[in-house]
Amino acid sequence: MTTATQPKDTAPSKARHAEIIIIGSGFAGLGAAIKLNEAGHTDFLVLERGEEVGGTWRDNSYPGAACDVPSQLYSYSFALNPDWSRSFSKQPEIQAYIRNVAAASGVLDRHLFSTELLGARWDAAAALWRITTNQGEFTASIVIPAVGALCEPALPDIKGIGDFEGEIFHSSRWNHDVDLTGKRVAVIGTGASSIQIVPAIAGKVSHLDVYQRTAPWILPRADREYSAVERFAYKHVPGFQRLARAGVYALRETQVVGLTKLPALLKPLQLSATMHLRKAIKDPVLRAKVTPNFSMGCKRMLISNNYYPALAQPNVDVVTDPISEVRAGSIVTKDGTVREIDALIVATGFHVTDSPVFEVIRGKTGTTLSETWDRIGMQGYKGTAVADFPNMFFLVGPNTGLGHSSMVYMIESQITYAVEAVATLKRHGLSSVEVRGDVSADFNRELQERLKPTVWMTGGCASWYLDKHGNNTTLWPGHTFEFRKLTKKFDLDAYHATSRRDLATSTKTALEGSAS
Ligand code: N01
Repeated sequence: MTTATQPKDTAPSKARHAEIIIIGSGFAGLGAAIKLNEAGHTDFLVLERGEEVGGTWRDNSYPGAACDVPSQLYSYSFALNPDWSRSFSKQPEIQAYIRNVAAASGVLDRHLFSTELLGARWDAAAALWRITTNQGEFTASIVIPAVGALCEPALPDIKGIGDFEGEIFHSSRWNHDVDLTGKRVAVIGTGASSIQIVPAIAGKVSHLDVYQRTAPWILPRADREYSAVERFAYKHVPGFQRLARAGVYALRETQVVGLTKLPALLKPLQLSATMHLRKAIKDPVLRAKVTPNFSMGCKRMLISNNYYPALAQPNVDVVTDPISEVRAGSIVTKDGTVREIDALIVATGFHVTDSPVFEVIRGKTGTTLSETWDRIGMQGYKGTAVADFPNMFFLVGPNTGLGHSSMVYMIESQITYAVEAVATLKRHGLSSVEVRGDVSADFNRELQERLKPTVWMTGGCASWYLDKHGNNTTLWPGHTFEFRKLTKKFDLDAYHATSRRDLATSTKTALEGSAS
């Protein structure tokens, strides 16, 4: 019975239903929609909080934004792009690619844009996900969160930062209305985003302070424009682009042994990065400041040809004294130095292991994903299914990230698994599947064992790969083809399954019990 005090999200009459609801339309969500559609599972909706597809590639439009995975590999295997203009694509080209794929896919009619997830909870009695958004209520038999790992900006907890009176924005929320020309600018952070922003703005600002907490390892970027002949070949020579893609893929996989088993194998890469640094920066003081103090690979290996030259410009300072305070028009460091600024760019990364999205998804016991993961550590079965969260297939889930290759490859593997799961539910007349706790625990125990000798755990750094307990809950500790093999088929025996008939019987019994 509906009562006046019942929360809004339990009012089924108002909810719009789809068999499957995908949350997010970046590479993962869009890819899932396309593959579900192809497999004939056409009753789905994609809820996207932004105004268009693209996810992180829509949001990260900062100057200089580009991919550090080669273009040939950084695309869907089912939608190769022969028109890439260069070996490492820039953000506008990647975003245009995603837009084009979406437009040609025939799934945009089931996208609801500007629709932000506020809550999702599993209703066991109805075997449904009840989903609340800023645009109203939805229900779905299956939910596929595809919100991405790098979507929620992490803002630094620095005294006074809220009182800064100049322009301030996060790297992934770039304010294009602000003209930085001639301004005194500070960038906090020296990760993958910062090392692209700094060279892109150093030449136009009057002064740039780069606040570095940890110096990253930076390799040369083998980036170049494709010649007309190459582009012709990619477009017209059968198999040529697949071959190039396979070559890039294979080369990238050679890094896996060094990253996961024998970090000593990464020494040549570290040497190359050291030479790169020495060549670009002659000043011994600056060189010392930007020399990393951990083993290469421990944090994401960065690539850039113009970051070090930008740091060496006379109008750029690298500040390594910790920030003590931000004031209305300046930043103060622990040594008492006050540096005046007009604009502050916060390139401090993302909430990866503590995403706010985890706080609004509730499983069968009413517990949120974040509460569950606080207790047992962020984990999933094959990075996709979570015990207590039936009929939920998480894309870019726990331990699916990579330190060496294209996330699109991992995403496609997970999509295959999720589509197979949907097919299995239908084939067997199941109302729900939920991964068994023991299976998931075993899977994760083995995963954590495999992670122990990796450079991410032994390399002497702190990184966003690790959660607050020091566990690596983000990266896949092996070859990507291993993950592909694991996700090729949906393994029903790893799951508790409830048939539609069982659900009907238990509902009937419950109703009879409450009536008597
Ligand atoms: O974020 P990050 P990002 N005070 O977390 C510093 C992908 N990506 O946005 O190293 C001062 O890497 C922090 O310092 P430290 C890619 O997977 C890809 O740059 O923690 N500093 C670090 O320097 C990447 O890994 C591409 O000591 C603070 C920086 O901020 C991921 O996105 C491009 C601080 C954060 O670096 C994230 O990259 C861009 C504080 N309170 C991004 N808090 C390409 O494909 C944090 N920092 C090229």
